Amino acid sequence: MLVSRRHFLQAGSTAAAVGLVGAPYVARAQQAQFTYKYANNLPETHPMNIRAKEAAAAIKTETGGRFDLQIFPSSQLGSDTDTLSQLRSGGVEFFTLSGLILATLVPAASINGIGFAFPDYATVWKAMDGDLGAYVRKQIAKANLYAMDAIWDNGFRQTTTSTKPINGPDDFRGFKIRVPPSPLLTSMFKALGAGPTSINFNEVYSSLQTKVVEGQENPIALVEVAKLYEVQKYCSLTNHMWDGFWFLANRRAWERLPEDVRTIVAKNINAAGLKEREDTEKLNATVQKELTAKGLVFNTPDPAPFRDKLRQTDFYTQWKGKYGDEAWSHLEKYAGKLA
Ligand code: X2X
Repeated sequence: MLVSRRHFLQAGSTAAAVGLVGAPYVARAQQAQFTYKYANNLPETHPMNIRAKEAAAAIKTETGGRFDLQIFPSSQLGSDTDTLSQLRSGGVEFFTLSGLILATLVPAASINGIGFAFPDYATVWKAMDGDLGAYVRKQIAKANLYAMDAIWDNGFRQTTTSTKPINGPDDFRGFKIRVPPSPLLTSMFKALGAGPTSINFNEVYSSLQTKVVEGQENPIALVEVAKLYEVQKYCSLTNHMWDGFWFLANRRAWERLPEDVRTIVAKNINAAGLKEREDTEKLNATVQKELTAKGLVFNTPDPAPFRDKLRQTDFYTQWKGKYGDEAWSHLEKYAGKLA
C-alpha cells in the first residue's frame, strides 16, 4: 500500500513538473489485485526461502500480475507463536509452521515428531504424502486453516551443545536444552531426563550465546544457515525425530481468491515444496563437512538406548492416548509398531 502510494505520488509529481497531472499515471501505477503476506522463521538463505521466491515470481507471471506474494523470512513479522495468531486473525495470509508448534492449536499436528518413529526420508514422504499427512491436514482444516498438499522439509533433528557431546541418554540428565514451543518436544526431553525450556526460534541464537541454555536440537541444515555453529561446540547426531513445515493459509483469505488464481498459487507452492524437500534433504546430508571445518565436533550415538529410555517411561503410551487410536494407526502403518 505504502509503496504503491509513494509510486503514485512520485509519478504524480513528475507529471506535475511536466504539466501533465492526471489520468495516464494512475493506470501505470496499477498494483496487484491480491497482495498476500507469507511469513516464516528461517533465514533467507534456506532452501525454503529460495524456492518460495521462485514460486512468487512464477505466480506473478502466471496470474498476469494479479497476485503478489510478499515473503517475510527470519520471523520478521514476529515469533512463531505471534505469527500463528496473526495467521488466524488474517493479519498474515500464509505461514510455514512446524507441526511440532502448530500442535499448540491442532494437537494431531505433532504426530510425525514422535521420538524415533521414522528410520529415513523415504518412509517420511510415504507417510506425509499418504494417510498420515491426509489425516493431519483434515485436523488442520477443522481449525479454520488451510494446509497445502505438500509438507515442506525441516529434517531429522540433531542435538548441539556448548558443553559436551551427547553419547547416550545419561548425558541428557539435567541438561538445559532449548526446545520449540511444542508440548511433544517438552514431554520427550522430560522423559529423557533433560530440562527443556520453550523458546521461539528467533531467540535461539541469543539464548545459546548468553548460555541461558546449554544446547538445542535442530536439523544440521539450520545449524549452518542460522549460524548456530558460532555459539555451539558439539553436534550429536541423535536423529530423534523428523520435522516438517505445513504451508498454511488463513482460510478466509484463501477462499476469497478466484478459483483460477487459487489454482495457480497452489500449483506453484506445492511444486516449490517438492524442490525444497530435495534441496533440504541434500543440505542435511552434506553440510556436516562444512560444519566440521567451522569447528563443530560431531559424534553419532546409537539410537537404541534413547528409544529404550523412552519405552521405560509412559512416553509412547501417553501420546498414543492423546492422539487417539485412529491417528496412531496411521502413524504405525508407516513407522511400524511403537506402543
Ligand atoms: O524452532 C525450531 O527449532 C524450528 C526452526 O526447527 C522450527 O520451526 C520447529
